[in-house]
Amino acid sequence: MKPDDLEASPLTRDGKVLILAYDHGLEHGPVDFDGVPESADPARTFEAATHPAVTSLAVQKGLAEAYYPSYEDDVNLLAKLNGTSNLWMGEPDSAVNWSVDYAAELGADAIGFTLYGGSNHEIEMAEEFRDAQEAAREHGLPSVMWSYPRGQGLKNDTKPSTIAYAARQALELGADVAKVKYPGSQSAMEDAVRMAGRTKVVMSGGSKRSDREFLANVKSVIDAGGVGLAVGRNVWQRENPQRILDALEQVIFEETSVDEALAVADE
Ligand code: FBP
Repeated sequence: MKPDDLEASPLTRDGKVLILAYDHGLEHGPVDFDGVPESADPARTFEAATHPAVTSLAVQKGLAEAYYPSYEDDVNLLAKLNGTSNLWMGEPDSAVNWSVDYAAELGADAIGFTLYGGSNHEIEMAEEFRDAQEAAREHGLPSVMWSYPRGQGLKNDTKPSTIAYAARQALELGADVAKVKYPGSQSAMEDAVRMAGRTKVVMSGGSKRSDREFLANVKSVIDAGGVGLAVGRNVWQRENPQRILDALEQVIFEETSVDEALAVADE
């Protein structure tokens, strides 16, 4: 894939992106499934990913191997290549768990890769991203960077200047999409989008909050020039993932207000 081809890839719909993320069983552990025990069943989230608003489902290798063959006609696969458990107590780092070649063999439509800028492991992680990004280009797959500055030197990983830097790192290193935390305001998100240049910016969903608060954050990302969202807990930690996806479809793709989106979701 050439950098200009993102709009033609299955990762986008009308230039917008809604990545459903479900790698939390690895990153956070089973505790994330406590509130809605059915959410521990990967098939439930693969089903949710068949919603037309979802442009891809981000999972680790094991879930792709075990579940994706049953969904490959209805779901676009985003292969989250690296990831580490919450049992790891060292400086932020992430193991590369599958290769781009193997992800492509399993049918991946895009790759995802975490970079912890500012970690003592940033150098190796950036070099691993180089290999993945170049292999993804060869396969014609877009790269999404989970650009998450964190580590010993960073006290606040969501302050505006840090998120703008995270977005810029993604551009500089050749990611097609930068997934960043919400920096607290629309104007700070506008700065991040500006720093990302031709790399598209999506917001990382974050912990579960009320429908209205969550959708208002998403709306401010769209209004700031972001292209969408990569979200996990705010979808599958809800009793009814379909309803919030209906509302997200309105805010992201139809660019409606939060009230309009909620009204459509409740029809
Ligand atoms: P959420 O929408 O649930 O925040 O998911 C996005 C995501 O990036 C996941 O892919 C990942 O498992 C998780 O957040 C990591 O969050 P953190 O590293 O901040 O705990």
